[in-house]
Amino acid sequence: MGARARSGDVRGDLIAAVATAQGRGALAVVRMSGPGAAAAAARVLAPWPPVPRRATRVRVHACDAPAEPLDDALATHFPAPASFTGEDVVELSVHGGRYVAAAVLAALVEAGARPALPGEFTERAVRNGKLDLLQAEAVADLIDARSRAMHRAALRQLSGALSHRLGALRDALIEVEALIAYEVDFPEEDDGPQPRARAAAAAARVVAELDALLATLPRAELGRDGVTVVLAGAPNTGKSSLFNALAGDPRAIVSEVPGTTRDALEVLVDHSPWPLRLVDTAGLRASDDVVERLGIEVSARRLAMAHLVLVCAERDADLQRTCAEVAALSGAPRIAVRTKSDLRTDGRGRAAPADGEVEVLAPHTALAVVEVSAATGAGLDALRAAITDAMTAITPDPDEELPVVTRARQAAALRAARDEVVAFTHAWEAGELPAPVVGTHLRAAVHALDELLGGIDVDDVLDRVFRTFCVGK
Ligand SMILES: Nc1nc2c(ncn2[C@@H]2O[C@H](COP(=O)(O)OP(=O)(O)O)[C@@H](O)[C@H]2O)c(=O)[nH]1
Ligand SMILES: [Mg+2]
Repeated sequence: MGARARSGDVRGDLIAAVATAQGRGALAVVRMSGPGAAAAAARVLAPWPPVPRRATRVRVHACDAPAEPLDDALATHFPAPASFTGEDVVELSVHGGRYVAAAVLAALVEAGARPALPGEFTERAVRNGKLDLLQAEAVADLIDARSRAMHRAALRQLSGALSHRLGALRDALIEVEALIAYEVDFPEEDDGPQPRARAAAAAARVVAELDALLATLPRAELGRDGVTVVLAGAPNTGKSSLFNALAGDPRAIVSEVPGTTRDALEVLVDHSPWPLRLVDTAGLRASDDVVERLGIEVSARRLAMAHLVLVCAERDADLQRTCAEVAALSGAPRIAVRTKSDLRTDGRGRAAPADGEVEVLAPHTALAVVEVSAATGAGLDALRAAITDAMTAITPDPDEELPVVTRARQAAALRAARDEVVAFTHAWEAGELPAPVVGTHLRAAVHALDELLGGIDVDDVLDRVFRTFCVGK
């Protein structure tokens, strides 16, 4: 065990932490959990005790020194086991900022608590059966959520959607185990389909379910990292202006001098169904990149990672040429964007209509021709809608009912379970090994699912998961 071991000897002692982010803010939350929380609180809070589960105004003072006030706060006592951790919990809303929360925490430590390790509150919730491990990970994902997609996936996982699905798979595996035990005990019985065939069919269904869940992993990645949308086009075609308009704030330098954007800029913008990672690319030196020699301001490396390319040009002829150049370098779907529409008028002050020529030129991948003006904002909504349409081509029809696998740990465990069930099926169908031997694969698959849910005593798993949490969570 390492220095950060969370072994049984520290489990269940009294811990405390500031649960809110450091820095200046109106309020901070300080929480304490474990046996003796109420007694420790009595040494630093007055009046005490409050009515359980009711926020009560208290004075916080230095340990056993009522004359040394630290703050005027709200305290809530959650007696065990009806609390987040399942232990006795005291939660304090104190004033924010650098000093107050730290002073209150120091007083709690003096009163008998020890500073909590990262994720230790949630770990206790798992150990006490308040959450399973997948729900605990969802808590971390909720905290880290930067997009609607991630937020939604985390909430679903927190509600237990993935856990229920895996619980059902676990039950199915145990049923297969029962079927092969039946086959061992009553080899002569024959009512309905043979248990042998039924076991194989049930195992195949489990494999199909596991495959379906594993196939959701890219959706979690898109939710976290966004769909990479690269702006490509000749210098001065308005890419940086469009980037700013889509990003909603002026990050890229917009300049009338061609080639001002010296480096690639990225920004994550929330969008439905996935957030967008917009990439505005630099005008690289000609020697650096083959694309530059073609006159397109985008690096081949950027194009290679694009899920979607916005091909920008002011005139149709340039749009066609640029579309063809991008197509030669990237298989990603493209949206042709005719920029600076406010400069083009039909003579009566109205924007010239799109003529659709480009769609004819590259009908297989140019999804649309959109006319925009970064200056006036015209066409931006149509462009956003075209991006949404293009996404359905990028990501295979997301089955909204299926919970999303969000982490490498989850995917690894599901793959391990899948491999074991497949190994079982092969051995079972070959029929050369005794059933109890073949059955060990099923046991191993069940174990992989148990490890995923944290339903068995798996200290090392808990350790790995909670190491990445924030203190106070
Ligand atoms: N009138 C008008 N000018 C624009 C528009 N978008 C960009 N520009 C101008 O075109 C020039 C080049 O724009 P920029 O975004 O830097 O192009 P980039 O080199 O492709 O990134 C700047 O002078 C912008 O102000 C637009 O929608 N309308
Ligand atoms: Mg630029």
